[in-house]
Amino acid sequence: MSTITEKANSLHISARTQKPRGQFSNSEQYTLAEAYDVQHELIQRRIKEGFPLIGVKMGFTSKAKMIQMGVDDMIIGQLTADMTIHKDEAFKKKLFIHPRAEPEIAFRLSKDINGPLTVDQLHNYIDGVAAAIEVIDSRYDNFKFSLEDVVADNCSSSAYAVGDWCEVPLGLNGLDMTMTFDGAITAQGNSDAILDNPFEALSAATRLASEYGIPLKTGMVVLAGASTAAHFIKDSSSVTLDVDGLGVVSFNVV
Ligand code: OOG
Ligand code: MG
Repeated sequence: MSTITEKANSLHISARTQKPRGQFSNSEQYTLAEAYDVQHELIQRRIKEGFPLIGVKMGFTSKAKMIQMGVDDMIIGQLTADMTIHKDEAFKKKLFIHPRAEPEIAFRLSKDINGPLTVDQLHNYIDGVAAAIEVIDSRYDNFKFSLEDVVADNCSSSAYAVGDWCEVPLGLNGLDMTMTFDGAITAQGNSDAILDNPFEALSAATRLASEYGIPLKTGMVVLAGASTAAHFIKDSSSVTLDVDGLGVVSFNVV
């Protein structure tokens, strides 16, 4: 049985040394609330390293992701500044363990959010929507985990790239999302796969953030969750996502 602090230390070291570890749930039971406590401690370590919290990400908002990972509940993770792949910056694969890319949609908050909001209320709290690629990288061996394990591991958060911000449209339904590796189509999804409506994922983020004490501040990014299964970046040298009406986001892999 390890403590919350021991779990956070171990996961942080795994991330920073690219050495995966076994799942905690193979040898002990712990609660979802304790898993979020581990996640908070992990984030504190990144903040102490000089990387502030700059957003959150939803996980398992599509059936495709739940099936791929064998998990059936939504989760929320936290994004810190070191995770941002800036425009024209390459993704340095050697700093990751077994990274996988996901086609996503990002929102930008225009106001602080202090409690759960409905989809109708949300439009007053966002000023941008964009195509986004999330790179997830589990700190567990073989990308295998329980719901508690993945929450403790900050929901596999490791990097993300966001395209140019677009004005917020009234709806985000029926948008094709095409992810290519080195120009070849790797994943073909649709925004409807994200809780039938990506705004629902943002609403769920406001609920989970308030439940687990995660701040949602002006300017923060919220990733709505992948519309398809995730794909290993392996030896690919470029990853691109094109979302109908929102444009293209891409990065090179070195
Ligand atoms: C957990 C993260 C899931 C998504 O978009 O559904 C996620 C994982 O699959 O390792 O980011
Ligand atoms: Mg994701």
